[in-house]
Amino acid sequence: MTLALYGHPFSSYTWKVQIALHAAGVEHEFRIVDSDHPEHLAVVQSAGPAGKFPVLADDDFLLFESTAIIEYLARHHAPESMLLPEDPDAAFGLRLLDRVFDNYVMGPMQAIVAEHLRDGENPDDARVAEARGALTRSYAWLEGWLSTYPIGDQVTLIECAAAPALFYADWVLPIAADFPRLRAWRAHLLQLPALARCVEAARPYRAYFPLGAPDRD
Ligand SMILES: N[C@@H](CCC(=O)N[C@@H](CS)C(=O)NCC(=O)O)C(=O)O
Repeated sequence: MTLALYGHPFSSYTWKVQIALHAAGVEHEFRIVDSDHPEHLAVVQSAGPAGKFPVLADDDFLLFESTAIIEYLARHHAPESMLLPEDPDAAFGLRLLDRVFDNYVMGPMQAIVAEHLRDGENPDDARVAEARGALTRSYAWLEGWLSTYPIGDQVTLIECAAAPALFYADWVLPIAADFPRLRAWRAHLLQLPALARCVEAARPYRAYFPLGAPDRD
């Protein structure tokens, strides 16, 4: 049996799945998607309608969408892990937060990055302002949510989604001092071994960050 993950070490959604794999100790092969490996790109493009990564290959079975991959890992490769409780009622809150991070943190963060990739000299100010506004609303909502969330070393679907989203969101719009719980949680997530591995593996690619990577983290 071969379990393989196709992705890129600098990609936020690749991290989301890698955090789950690392935290649950699931053995797998990493297959980088880059111009040196057209055969990996071909697999990714064949897997889903958008040709995006990550993609998980479990022998011949291909699965795309980071959340679906983590659900599959929790069920088939890491049933003893904390990734996602089996009980649907217990899992509901985790799935909700996963959607919050993908839609309302990763989404606007990626919109700002995309605008700078489109034209780094002249990003569309209105689009960037709209995305920054959306991120600020998400930061405020998360600050309130964190007053009831037990921060700890657990790695669940929530941490898998939150860690890469907050890591890169803070690079495009630093989390202001008005949100101390969110800042502290991001710092805590950065120390988790599963995330630290992703951060180190991505370090050589920082020069490619379209807005310029900050000199920290
Ligand atoms: N909803 C997808 C999003 C995946 C995604 O946006 N992947 C980016 C990398 S972080 C990608 O494949 N970008 C390359 C492309 O769009 O061609 C998921 O959860 O896996």
